[in-house]
Amino acid sequence: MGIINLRSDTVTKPSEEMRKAMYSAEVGDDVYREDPTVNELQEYAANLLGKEAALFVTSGVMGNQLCLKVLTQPADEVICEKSSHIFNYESGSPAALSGIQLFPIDGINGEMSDTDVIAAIRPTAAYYMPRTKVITIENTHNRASGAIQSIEQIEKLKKVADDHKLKFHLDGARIWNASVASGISVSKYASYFDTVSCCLSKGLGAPVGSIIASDKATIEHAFRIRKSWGGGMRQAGVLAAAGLYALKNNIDRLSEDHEKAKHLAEKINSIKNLKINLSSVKTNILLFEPLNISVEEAIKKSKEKGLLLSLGTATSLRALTHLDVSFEEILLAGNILEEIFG
Ligand code: TLP
Repeated sequence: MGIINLRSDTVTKPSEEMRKAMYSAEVGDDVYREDPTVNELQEYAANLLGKEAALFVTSGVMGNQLCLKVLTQPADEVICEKSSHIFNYESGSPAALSGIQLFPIDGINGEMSDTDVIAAIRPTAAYYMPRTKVITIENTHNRASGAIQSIEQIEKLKKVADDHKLKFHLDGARIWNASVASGISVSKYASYFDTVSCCLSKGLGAPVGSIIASDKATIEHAFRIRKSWGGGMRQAGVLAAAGLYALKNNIDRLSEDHEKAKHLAEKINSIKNLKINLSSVKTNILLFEPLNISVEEAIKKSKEKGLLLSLGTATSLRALTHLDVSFEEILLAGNILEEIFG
């Protein structure tokens, strides 16, 4: 058996069937909106998410940043959770691309309380303060071990957004995982938000791409901005075909990834020098702490034995299950961890 790569669910490679769909995709020039496969993907995704329109974009970061751009004006402020991807892993692009700033607030398991969000909203009369324009949440939440945000909390935050005339954005990079694990449809989740960004290239196994969805006018605006950011693609149907294949075939199977994650979490829980909060593992992301060595050393030692892990937080390791890692490899990964930390 070769390397077991649990660094991320982004590491999957297109399957043979997916490659066949890519090979036979009908294509055209998408800058003229003449790529039939891109158009089909966008319609299919908009329907699935229950939104008027969708746009195929290069990445999750581009999806989030386009949404923030179309919802704000320079000098506006966006409320987000402190450990969110938008705040930590998007290269400071809210400032660079939209001239806006983020107001990060503490969450519990990635979930912000409505009272904390209300407290962060700037009074409109205070002309010397930034204008609060958007509330954004992440579901599932990457740095909260793939936590699923509850509908009750989403509803509370939606009410806060409405009461204060704010926009509501969802970083739904892994909304498919949230939906499969909770049984709540992606369209139900999406219904609370003005804009939604979701990835095709994570657990769904496509090599490239994300989708943003919203009303027609907002997507039209995003189409224009995407071009100005150099994101206008030409015969992108070969990529869209992979995305369509992923949406049609790879959503339900995410439950297998969740099973694999649960199994690995239980194994980790039984290993002496590893610490994991078992109840936090609800989808495909595991965060766990090495107790006897540093995270850097732990990543190095695991790599030497053929197991690739990534950094979760400053003190934790991260492992993700996905469609390119078999149950057998998960058992083996558990054994490797036992050898190192047992
Ligand atoms: N996450 C990546 C890394 O950037 C950390 C990963 O390996 O998990 N939103 C969320 C919640 C994400 O986890 C990611 C990627 C993105 C947005 C950005 O997606 P891409 O990488 O396609 O730009």
